[in-house]
Amino acid sequence: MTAKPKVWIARPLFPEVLARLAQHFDIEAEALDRPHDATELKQKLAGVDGAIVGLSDRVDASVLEGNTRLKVVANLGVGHNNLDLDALTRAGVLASNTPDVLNESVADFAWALMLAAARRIGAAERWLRAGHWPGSNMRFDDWMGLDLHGRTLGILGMGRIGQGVARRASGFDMRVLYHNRSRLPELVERECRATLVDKPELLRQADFLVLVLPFTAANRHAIGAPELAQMKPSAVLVNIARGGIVDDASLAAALREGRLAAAGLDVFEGEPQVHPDLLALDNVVLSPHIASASAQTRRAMANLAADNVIAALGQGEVAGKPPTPLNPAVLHHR
Ligand code: 8YV
Repeated sequence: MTAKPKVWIARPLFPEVLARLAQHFDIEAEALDRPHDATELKQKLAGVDGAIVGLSDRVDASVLEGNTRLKVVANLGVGHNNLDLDALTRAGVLASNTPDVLNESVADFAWALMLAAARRIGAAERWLRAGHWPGSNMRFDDWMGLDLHGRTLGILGMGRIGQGVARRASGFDMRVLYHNRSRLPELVERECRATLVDKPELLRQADFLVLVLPFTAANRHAIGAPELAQMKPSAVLVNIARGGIVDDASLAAALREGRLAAAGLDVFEGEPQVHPDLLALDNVVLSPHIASASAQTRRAMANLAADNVIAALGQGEVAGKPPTPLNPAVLHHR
């Protein structure tokens, strides 16, 4: 009997997904959710045919150097700035991500942050839990926040998640503007009731600005001090994309000085560390990178990563046809 291919799973996954993988592979699954440094990644990947990795695992040329065994790396996320796709392609390693299955959950979460930031839900709950309500003689004009209805929603980055954010806006009776590398097809624009504008116009007009850009070198600090200066002081910024897209220090200064009303942030530069200036503010709602974390979506992401590994290693019904490859050229050269 030939030995099963070996697969390393860098983050704890659902037992049923591990069981699926174990039908085909000799699996080694990490029990703890922690990042792996280059030395450890290199050593782990050297001994396996496939791997499922998390966003904090950076797979680059140095990690792949000398590896002749590895055939597939499946990323547990749609964003893949932790993968060096050129290096993976040169090494003949297929890479995959988890697009689409998370679109609606992440779009939901953008709205959760918009509402929480605008209506001060985090700060209000902290105040209540601290026991301040009884005897506070809460005034009629206390805890006033901002309305969403009737305002302008700006979306920077209008891919599938951005479109999900836009579609939900009609329920809030909001006008939608977007900026994107390219214009959406007319039909999609109509469905989203969204109008393309240039970036300065988006910054000037948005009452709520939601960031849904991929993290690339060009998008680093796409929202920094100059961009924040163009926004309305009454505006709310929401980031559900990647931390480095926003200059967190400049954002904290704008929020502190009243140059921006509020923010809702799920991602941070240097996460899991969060800039101390942001932590010190009450007009920002912070969450620990959980926009895709609904029970249904996280299961779908894990299963999709597993599907890619199963197919890429020639197992199961979908052998050879990974559903969501990032560098499909690798398959043609096999
Ligand atoms: C993470 C994400 O994958 O898909 C992405 O790009 O950022 C998230 O869905 C998830 O938080 C696991 O780290």
